[in-house]
Amino acid sequence: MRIDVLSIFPSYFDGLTLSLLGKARDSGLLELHVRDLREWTSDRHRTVDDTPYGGGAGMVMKPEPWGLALDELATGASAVPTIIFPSPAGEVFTQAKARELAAREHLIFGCGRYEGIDERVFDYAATIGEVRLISLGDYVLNGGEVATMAMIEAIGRLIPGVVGNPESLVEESHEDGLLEYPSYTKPSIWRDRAVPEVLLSGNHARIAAWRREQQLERTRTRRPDLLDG
Ligand code: 6GU
Repeated sequence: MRIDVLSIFPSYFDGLTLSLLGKARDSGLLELHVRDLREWTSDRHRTVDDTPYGGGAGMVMKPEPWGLALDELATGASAVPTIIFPSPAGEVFTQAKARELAAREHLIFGCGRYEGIDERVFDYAATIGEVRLISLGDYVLNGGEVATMAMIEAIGRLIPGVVGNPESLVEESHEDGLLEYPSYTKPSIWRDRAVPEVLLSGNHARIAAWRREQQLERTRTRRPDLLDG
């Protein structure tokens, strides 16, 4: 998979080279390119924003650098890219969407800052690839960078071969629409707290049934919305 990121704060993404995703890059499973949007400016101040038509608070990202950047990233690309603009006004990101996006060949993340990006950029981007506006949830971040990192981590670990043991993906929270069951390790008693007896029983059917009950109970109490669908 190829992932391009456009941002005016490219150093945000230095952390993605650590651990799991760093290994995915080293092994060639993931090709990640982070580019500074200001590369596609030509004025002395490398301006990426301007005042909004119609007035109002804050600044809007100018369309020209976005257009030039998208043109460059799309030329010579082997697949039609999926162009993701992180936005609190977008569809909500879920594990199912992470899975869907992990199957794409080429993702481009466009990280907006300020009050947003000139609306015509989304329309133009749709002539280059499939455009998706995606939100992490119902709260406001200062820009798309942190949201992009979260999405790249969620998507990247689903690329076949990136997570060493694929079984560890199957039993996680959200993969089956339920929260994960609780986990314990040695010692069997720690600070007066015992590991549930069933887990020491060696009875695999009982253990599986207990874990399922725990998943259902946790989901009922913590995330009843997941059971409504
Ligand atoms: Cl994707 N972007 C911003 N700026 N804020 C957010 C978000 C995204 N998701 C939740 N809040």
